[in-house]
Amino acid sequence: MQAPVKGRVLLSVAGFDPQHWRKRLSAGREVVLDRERPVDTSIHYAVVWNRHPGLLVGLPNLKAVFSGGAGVDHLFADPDLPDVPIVRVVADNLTQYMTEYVVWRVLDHHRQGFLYRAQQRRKAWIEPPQPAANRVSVGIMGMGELGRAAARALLTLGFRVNGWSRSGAPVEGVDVYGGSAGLDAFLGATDILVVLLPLTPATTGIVDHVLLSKLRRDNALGGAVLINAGRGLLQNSADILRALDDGVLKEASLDVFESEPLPETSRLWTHERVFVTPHAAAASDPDHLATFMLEQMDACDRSEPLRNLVDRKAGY
Ligand code: NDP
Ligand code: OXD
Repeated sequence: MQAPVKGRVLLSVAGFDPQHWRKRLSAGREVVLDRERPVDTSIHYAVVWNRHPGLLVGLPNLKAVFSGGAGVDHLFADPDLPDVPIVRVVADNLTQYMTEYVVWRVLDHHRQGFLYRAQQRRKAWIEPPQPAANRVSVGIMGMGELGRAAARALLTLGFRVNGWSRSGAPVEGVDVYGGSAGLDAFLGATDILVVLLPLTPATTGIVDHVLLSKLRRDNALGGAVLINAGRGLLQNSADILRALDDGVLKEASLDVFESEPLPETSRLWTHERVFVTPHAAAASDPDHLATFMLEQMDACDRSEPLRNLVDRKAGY
């Protein structure tokens, strides 16, 4: 008996090489880069990253949408997003990349990279005092898959680690604060703020001057530091620049921006105490993801539960 024909996959991943994704996903299903007609019944699954709104309209047999990344704000930005389950990326290699990024940026600020680079330009041989890691508190906003992994690595290096999440759920070795009631205490106990939140209506614009001014400035590092690898729209760049200029912030490392690519006119590019990366902290890799996605599609066909499902009400 012939195996039943599997539903097709619509693949639409802006900013990625679609042929790479297509090759990997084609191991299990027929993959199309575009619908063939306004109403296309052959498509049962979609793999999507940063595409235009309305892309998923007219797919009456769509069973689930797979986000090409960990964040799903790009999907919720579509007012016509169909009411089907959404699966997001949770992958060991993506988590590892993000952990590396966070550890790299925390260590660079902690070990005074900005100061030494400036000294090198002047050929200045000056050894400033170096605080021990256990005198520095790193506060992570967003204690999800990525925040928890970064916390574990920072604890191993000897930093004190605070966390902030919606639920305030406990994480071993971390002082976790929950919800808006816990936010001020979390900020007041934090020297280096690491933002790993999802972008939702509740978190949009949260990193503003008011929030930054609540960080602990009188600390072993000689000022507060911001690291944002979550989403650009979590932050207000004008407020970050103001905070850098008025002493609320000592330094910042930013991987994400309100508008990407970061416009050439942005002062963030040239600010001497800002480190810019082009949304490169942790990229999805189809070599690591396609098998999981195909397994999930088969599970969905068998009416089995999907893993890494997004909570549509919470928006992440
Ligand atoms: P998770 O969904 O696993 O974790 C999200 C965390 O944020 C949870 O701890 C959650 O709280 C918390 N949170 C959500 N909303 C709020 C709120 N209103 N107040 C307080 N805490 C809140 O996400 P991941 O860790 O997998 O990813 C986080 C984000 O990182 C992604 O959404 C994406 O935007 C970004 N990212 C960026 C990349 C880059 O290259 N720059 C790469 C990959 C991801 P609770 O635990 O209570 O649910
Ligand atoms: C993601 C990202 O959300 O790369 O995975 O930003």
